[in-house]
Amino acid sequence: GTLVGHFRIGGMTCAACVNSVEGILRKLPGVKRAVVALATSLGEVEYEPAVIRKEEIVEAIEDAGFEASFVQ
Ligand code: 9UX
Repeated sequence: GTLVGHFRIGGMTCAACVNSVEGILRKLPGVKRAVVALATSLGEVEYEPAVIRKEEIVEAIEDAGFEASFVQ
């Protein structure tokens, strides 16, 4: 089954940043759904834990030039 993880994403300053981060997340293997909100700097990601770990999701966001951490 899937899990839902919440991530704090720093460095997003415009709506295109949000689209960029959502696009990165949605292309990751094991990610089923990703929604990012600019106002709260939060992202919600539904993922398959057998395929991808939340640490790898953080790394993918950081590789795109943003800051990321997971929220408990
Ligand atoms: Mo907007 Mo974000 O002009 O990386 S796309 S600041």
